[in-house]
Amino acid sequence: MWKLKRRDFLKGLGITGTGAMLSGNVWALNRLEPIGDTLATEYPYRGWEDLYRNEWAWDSVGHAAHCINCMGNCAWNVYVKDGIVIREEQIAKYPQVNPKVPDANPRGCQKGAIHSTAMYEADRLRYPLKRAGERGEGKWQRISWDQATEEVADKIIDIFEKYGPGKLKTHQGSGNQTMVRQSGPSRFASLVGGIQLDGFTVVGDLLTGAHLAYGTPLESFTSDAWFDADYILMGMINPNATRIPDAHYLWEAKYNGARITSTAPDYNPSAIHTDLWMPINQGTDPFFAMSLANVIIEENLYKPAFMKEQTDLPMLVRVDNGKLLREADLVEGGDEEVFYHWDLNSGQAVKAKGSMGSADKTLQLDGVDPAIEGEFEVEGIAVTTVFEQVKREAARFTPESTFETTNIHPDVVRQEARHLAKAHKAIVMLGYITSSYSNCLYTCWSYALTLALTGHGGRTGGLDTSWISWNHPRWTELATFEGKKSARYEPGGLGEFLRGGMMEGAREHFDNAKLKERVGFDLDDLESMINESIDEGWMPYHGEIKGMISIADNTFRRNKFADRYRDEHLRQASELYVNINVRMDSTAEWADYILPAASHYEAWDLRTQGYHRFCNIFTRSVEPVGESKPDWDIMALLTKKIQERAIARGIGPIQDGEVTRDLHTIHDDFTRNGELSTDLAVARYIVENSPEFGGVTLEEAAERGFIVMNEHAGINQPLPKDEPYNPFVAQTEGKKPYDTLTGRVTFYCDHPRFMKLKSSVPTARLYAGPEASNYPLHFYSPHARWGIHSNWRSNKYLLRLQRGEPNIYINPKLAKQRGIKDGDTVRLFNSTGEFFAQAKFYPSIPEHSIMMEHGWEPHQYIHRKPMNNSMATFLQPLELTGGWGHLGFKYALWNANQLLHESSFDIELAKAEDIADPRTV
Ligand SMILES: Nc1nc2c(c(=O)[nH]1)N[C@H]1C(S)=C(S)[C@@H](COP(=O)(O)OP(=O)(O)OC[C@H]3O[C@@H](n4cnc5c(=O)[nH]c(N)nc54)[C@H](O)[C@@H]3O)O[C@H]1N2
Ligand SMILES: Nc1nc2c(c(=O)[nH]1)N[C@H]1C(S)=C(S)[C@@H](COP(=O)(O)OP(=O)(O)OC[C@H]3O[C@@H](n4cnc5c(=O)[nH]c(N)nc54)[C@H](O)[C@@H]3O)O[C@H]1N2
Ligand code: SF4
Ligand SMILES: [Mo]
Repeated sequence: MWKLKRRDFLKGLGITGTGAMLSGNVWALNRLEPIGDTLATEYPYRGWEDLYRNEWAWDSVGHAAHCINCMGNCAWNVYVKDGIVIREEQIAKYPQVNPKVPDANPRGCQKGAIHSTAMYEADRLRYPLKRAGERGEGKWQRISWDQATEEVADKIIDIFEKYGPGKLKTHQGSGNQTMVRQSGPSRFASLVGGIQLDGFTVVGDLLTGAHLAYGTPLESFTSDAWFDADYILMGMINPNATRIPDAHYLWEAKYNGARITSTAPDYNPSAIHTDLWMPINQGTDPFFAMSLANVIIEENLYKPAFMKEQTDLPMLVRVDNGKLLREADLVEGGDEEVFYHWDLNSGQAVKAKGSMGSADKTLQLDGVDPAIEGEFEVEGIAVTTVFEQVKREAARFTPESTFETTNIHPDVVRQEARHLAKAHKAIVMLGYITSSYSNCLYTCWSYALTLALTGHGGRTGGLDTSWISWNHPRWTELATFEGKKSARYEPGGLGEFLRGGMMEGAREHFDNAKLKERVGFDLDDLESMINESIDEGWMPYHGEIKGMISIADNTFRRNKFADRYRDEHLRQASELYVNINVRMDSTAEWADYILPAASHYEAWDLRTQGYHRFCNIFTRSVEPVGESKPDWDIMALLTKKIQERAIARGIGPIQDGEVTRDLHTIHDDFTRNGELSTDLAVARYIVENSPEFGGVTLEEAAERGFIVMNEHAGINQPLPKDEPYNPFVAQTEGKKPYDTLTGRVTFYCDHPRFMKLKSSVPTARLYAGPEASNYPLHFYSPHARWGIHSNWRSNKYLLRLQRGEPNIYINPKLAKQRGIKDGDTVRLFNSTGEFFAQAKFYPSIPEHSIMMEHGWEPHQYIHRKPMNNSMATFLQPLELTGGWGHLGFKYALWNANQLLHESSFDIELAKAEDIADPRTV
């Protein structure tokens, strides 16, 4: 066998001999003894070489995903040496579901790949801490778990004693996205009746218009189901940055000739790869969607068969009062939830099957041919169809009339409407940025209309709502205490708005009259509609609090009017504020007690949330750092102390409405009498008892790192074994009614508030923006490419990939007008506050807009003044309606979002004296 000798090797590189290159001590190599035969026995030991080898040696390998709100959910191998995680690597062994569809490997992102470094950074919490100075002063005393839990338990009991249950906010935020971690705090909240806000609306992530149309916003596509679509419109989403491990399916769809387009104000990292980027004006999306509907109707591109069977478009509406024709209108004591079609075959009105009041739970038309157009008379009542109303509304939105608003040329609108109509499978993707605009409902609803008109549903496409809720009965059971006791749930946007004093902030920022012109109501209207929603019992609100435990929730960073919100909460929670966290984030900083939690690689857990069929397993790859503990174990420990102290103090069962809150048994209840005391026991219980996991043991699952879920994972319909998941196939093929009032995809809502706000059919409204205030620049703050919200935002590897400090994106032309250069520090301001950031030039952003990625921690800003401090917000009152079929408070389905992008700013170069000492607060 030919072997390269050391000398030959060096010669090959041209550095043998005594030439200039080897002069002096440049080459340590020239002091090495040359080795003739590296495989021979006389090979001298050279210890330093082992350093490199040892980099690739480890003691054990565990598995994990990241329990963070990234929606990625990727299986990783975690390599451990000497009790420390040294690196991670994608498992990349997911089986291919179907030979015709690309597999899911490898999944991951650059954030996940650095977690092994971030978990040991200086902000990591290692011990229970008790505040030693004022709140927020940064002075801490390290205490034992025993002392911490005992003091906290006593304070919780005090609050119960003084004020009764219901004054403790026990909100768990988006940091806990996994089954074991999430169910601990949820179970605790259920047992104590704590206030828990809707996890979607609290951050502005609920696609309410999708619920209105389809009866759920949580039935969507697995990402592999994008692959066979031939038309994909990325409506308001940036998957290359915010769905990193799934985005490949979009681009792979191009192999099938898919047309992929994007609407976004800026040429974002996803738009750059599309066939067509449509630079839409911020907050105008429903105008674009309505003009698509206009063209589809004008050019007769619609598909009556789909409309008749799957939608409410043929339902009859009274001409006199605009209400749906109900059985109660025709028959004494008739049902309010039974509706009518005009049957063209028999020439008369017939009851439509499938509605909430109908005994026939099917969409099957059974010989009825419903008219979609026309005027008819039913027992003396003049009626028409929903489609007639929709047509009338859509007629207002010609492509010519929306051009100025949207910035999308009429020819482009016509062209895209035709593409959409002729596509075999068309998907409109709406990311969560949609739901954080006040016109979310209109955007989703009008896009749903374009899809329904063109017959896209089930296997032929539909609305991608960015989430599939899988069926996990064991998880639900643990989180809700077997359904026996309940937390006090609240609409997320509403709870934060009222308890955070945000109305005052809104009044400081918005011009009431201008706001009404833009969005259709002003702040006075909103205030009275909020009151009506609470008084009518449409939406629950539990009022001021006395104590607060926040878990995995960077609430003081995340909320709008951030400092005002924080001060209000700290004032109300004067008796107790506990934070359970993995690191000292901007919310933990203000706590009375901090309880340190185990991180992704340090606890047992399971995660399925995301866009695929895999349940990833978190094994406890290493012991938790310091004295930190898994979230489940922390809650178990806390209940143990509450039980002990309640018994010792003689605080007996407390009646809470229908429920008894028995603090004497709270720990036994929490742990099922000791069965479920640890994260490991809970993980095992869920894995081994969940039908969707098909009976694998925890050991088998942990060995592999993931479980492939079976058909039981689907809620609306089975998850097919060898096919991607398309939503609503049970409806399009199985003729199962939708979970809506009429049982059909809904385009008519005769709720009084919808009628009052002229929104009974899909239509368009603007967002607030500069025109509703005195500040000229549009502003949006999408999700960060190099972080997941505030997580990993200070990691050195990720900071090196960006500017390393908070920065805004500005069009160079606007910058020039304002005398700003790339890299300058600028001041953004409005009537509610100011913040400073570095300017980064971004030529594709409109001249009238500023963008800034969200998620920087306040302490990373100059003077600790974060962007969210001066972000003005309000609520969408339509999202607060109830008492109408499928509209009414429903967790993760229907309630009001926190709005994130309604604010506006002005910008100037920062004055040197203002930023001379950036650390002053
Ligand atoms: N890397 C990373 N990934 C994440 C997250 C993260 O923090 N970091 N967070 C996760 C979570 S919780 C969420 S909610 C999602 C959010 O992810 P997305 O739903 O993708 O939302 P954003 O990133 O907020 O905004 C997406 C894009 O919308 C465009 N846009 C802004 N305003 C408008 C408008 O008015 N109309 C139109 N048509 N487009 C507009 C902008 O180009 C922006 O880049 O991301 C998830 N994935
Ligand atoms: N301006 C603006 N504001 C926004 C948005 C926007 O686009 N613009 N987006 C909104 C959206 S969609 C979202 S989802 C929110 C997200 O915003 P946040 O609620 O701030 O989300 P995170 O930064 O993920 O905060 C979760 C916290 O949980 C902690 N944590 C992580 N893992 C664990 C664990 O295992 N156990 C425990 N106990 N704690 C843990 C972390 O330290 C982290 O600080 O922000 C919202 N706010
Ligand atoms: S952070 Fe999320 S998307 Fe990134 S690798 Fe981890 S689980 Fe996947
Ligand atoms: Mo989110």
